Amino acid sequence: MTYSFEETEELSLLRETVRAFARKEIAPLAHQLDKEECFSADLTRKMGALGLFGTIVSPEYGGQGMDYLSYIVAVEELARVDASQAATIAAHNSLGAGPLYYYGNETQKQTYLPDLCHGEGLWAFGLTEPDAGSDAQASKTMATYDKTKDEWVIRGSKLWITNSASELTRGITVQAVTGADDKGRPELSCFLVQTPAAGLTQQVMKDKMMWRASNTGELVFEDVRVPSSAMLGKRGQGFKIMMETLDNGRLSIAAMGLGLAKGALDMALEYAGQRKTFGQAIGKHQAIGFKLAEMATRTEAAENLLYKACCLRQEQKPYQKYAAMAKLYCSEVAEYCAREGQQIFGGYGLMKEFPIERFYRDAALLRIGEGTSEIQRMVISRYLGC
Ligand code: COS
Repeated sequence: MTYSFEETEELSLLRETVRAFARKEIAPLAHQLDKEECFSADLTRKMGALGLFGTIVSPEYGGQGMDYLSYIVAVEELARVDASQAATIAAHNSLGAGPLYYYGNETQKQTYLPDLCHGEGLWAFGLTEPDAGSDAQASKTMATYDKTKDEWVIRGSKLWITNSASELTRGITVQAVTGADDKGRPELSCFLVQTPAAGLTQQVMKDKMMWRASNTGELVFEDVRVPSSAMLGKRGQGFKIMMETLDNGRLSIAAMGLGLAKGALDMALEYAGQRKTFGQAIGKHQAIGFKLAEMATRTEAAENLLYKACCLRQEQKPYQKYAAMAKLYCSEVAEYCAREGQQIFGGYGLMKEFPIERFYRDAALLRIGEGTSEIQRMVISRYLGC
């Protein structure tokens, strides 16, 4: 494995570019957008203009053709400033453009990807349902084939779908039951549903504790018709497509955790150098110095685990176990750093005016979304042969 501890010049430049953008364009708006629970299409378009849509898609479809580690570093730098914007980009690239790029036929790729790579539109991943979260095979959304029109008719609902109900949403990849397989289990297939669509209601989900400036939708399909050419991959291949997409998605959620941990550490370090108690900067007190040391050590370990998983992915080696480990560990480190950072800020850390308060809330999703920590442990234990 050619894992290097030195960043290439190209990767450092990308990191600096995204960091500068996040500090200049996102940081001044993050508090207000969080307070108003507002998804910003303007800011999303700006991230598109920076090249953060279609990062891993090859240039022939309008993408940037980045390697996986570069994409992950871009997500990390966004999350260092604001989890909501990082979530928009992570969900769009890994879960939106990703399945289209990896499983779409030539026509599907030529039709959808250019817009999704140029920052003109978002694509969402419709897996989770009111009664199918961790048990992702329990989908109740049905797709019935109408032979007379050569169309599929979709009926059901999806919940907590990132980027699915915004003014920039162009479509959703939807998992639905299309019959039963030879063992009598539900046969699951994926469909590309362009939005808006007759019979589809897209409702923004409000009153979230975290990621308040990201777009989260509830979707109701009431006999939504799509042509048979809208099937992604083969009939019955839907669950495999969804699961492989989540293997990739875990890397970007891990990147969000790593970025959030680094952001909390940045803030806590700065504050610990300024705030004085008992005649000196609080960072000079062992109680605070040890907290910062622990945060830095765990962040370093999280980075190494995540980057190793990315390098394996890049080299087309088995990476799935490491992706689950990275998702699990980076989420836990993010929550740890946000909590310890908040503790260092004392009473100020409880005030919304201080970004560490938002980081504390935003970290909570990481252990629940895109597969809970318990699911990651289940996946890892299966790889261990348990
Ligand atoms: N890649 C490819 N195929 C996979 C796979 C993966 N990562 N995981 C499972 N499969 C395949 C299996 O090989 C199996 O194929 P066969 O039927 O041909 O043998 C099939 O899918 C069913 O696998 P399994 O029996 O292991 O599925 P389970 O129902 O036990 O579920 C877990 C497996 C728990 C891993 C899955 O349901 C999961 O990841 N749940 C969490 C979902 C999630 O993250 N939801 C949040 C989404 S927010 S975007």
